Amino acid sequence: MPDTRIAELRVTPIAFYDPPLLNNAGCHQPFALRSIIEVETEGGVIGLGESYGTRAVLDGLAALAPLLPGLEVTDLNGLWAHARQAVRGGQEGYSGDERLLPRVVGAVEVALWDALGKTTGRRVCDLLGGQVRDEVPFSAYLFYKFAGHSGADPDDWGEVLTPEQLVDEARRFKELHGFDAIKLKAGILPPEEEIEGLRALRAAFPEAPLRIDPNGGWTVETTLRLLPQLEGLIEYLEDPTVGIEGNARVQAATDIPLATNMYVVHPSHLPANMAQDAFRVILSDHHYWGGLQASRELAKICEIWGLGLSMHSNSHLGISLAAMTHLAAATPNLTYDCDTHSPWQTDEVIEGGKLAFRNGRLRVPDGPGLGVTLDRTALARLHQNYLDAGITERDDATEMRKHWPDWQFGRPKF
Ligand code: GKR
Ligand code: MG
Repeated sequence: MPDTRIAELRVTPIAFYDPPLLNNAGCHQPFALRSIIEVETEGGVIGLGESYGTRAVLDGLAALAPLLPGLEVTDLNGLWAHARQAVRGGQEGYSGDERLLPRVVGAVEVALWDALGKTTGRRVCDLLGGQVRDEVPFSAYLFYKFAGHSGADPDDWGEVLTPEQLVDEARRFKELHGFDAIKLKAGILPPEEEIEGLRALRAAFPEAPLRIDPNGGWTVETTLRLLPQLEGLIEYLEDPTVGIEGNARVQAATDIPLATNMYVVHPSHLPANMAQDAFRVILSDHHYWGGLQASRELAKICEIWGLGLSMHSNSHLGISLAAMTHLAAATPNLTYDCDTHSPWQTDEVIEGGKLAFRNGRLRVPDGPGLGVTLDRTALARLHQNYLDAGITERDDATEMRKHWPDWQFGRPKF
């Protein structure tokens, strides 16, 4: 078998077009940032990964790169040790940002699985324990949005700020991709208006499982007041308010399961969550949980403790989507359809263009590893975007004030 020791880690920051989608933190900027990771082995195989494009992650990856040559692609313990060394000087106790280490590991780990798969002729879902479902179901991820970015022409989707516009957006999602479940990103308009939007969706799509995600934008009191309107309407309530304690007060008052991608995002958050019965569904994300193996371990914890499990997403391209699909295909206890921002993205970095949903589902891409290859022309173009855009962090608040100058951030806000 070809040599599977790492020869080189290459990281390319990219920026791709993102529509003016709204959330509790503001409005998406015209470009979303990402990093494309390539791990080349001594045997000449290239494994791919995709992760955040923030300064902190790029700096962490730059510090890790010189430590990796010689490491076996199967040595994930070695990867964690080197990443710990790169990010926080090897200390066990955490001095820096809790979230950085698993992000740096997660970015590279996917590329190691891909390299191993491409070397051995195995798919990543097989290496992760075996495929348990032929197709992975995804949800329609609805956003309120402006018609276009500040100073730019309206995009194809147009403005979405009313229940009628929301139903049109959902209809288009269903027609284009066939999703069953519908998620509404909330925490932007007064909650009663957002729930009116949910009711309009229910009327238009009587069978669709619905979810709403205010990203911690509602107070405990507001959420408690709204619960009677949400009961029987949604399959889960995602991060309605701030923190484990606040959400535990909400969970104690309702049978609607609470879900999170905000407050249980690290193993150290699990004991408090279990003790307080705050969230009954974990929205996992291999990008911040430490990669695919760590996400499989999280799935096992969810199974043991009787928690529901699904998948969170940020604006992303096809390498991430392929990795999410392999992971979900190899996770027996995936209890809800996964989130993805993919339908909002018009750029792509994999050869052959975007992976296509059929009936709201994705099949695991054919071929060894992740089953995707890098479109180098697209990579060069998106890297040039990154250099030209001149942004290194996401800043939804500043973008929002270009549209609504008096807008103020609040979490909770309503
Ligand atoms: O893309 O605006 C967005 C979302 O709000 C994203 O930032 C969240 O991380 O999708 C995510 C969520 O479910 O909270
Ligand atoms: Mg969320």
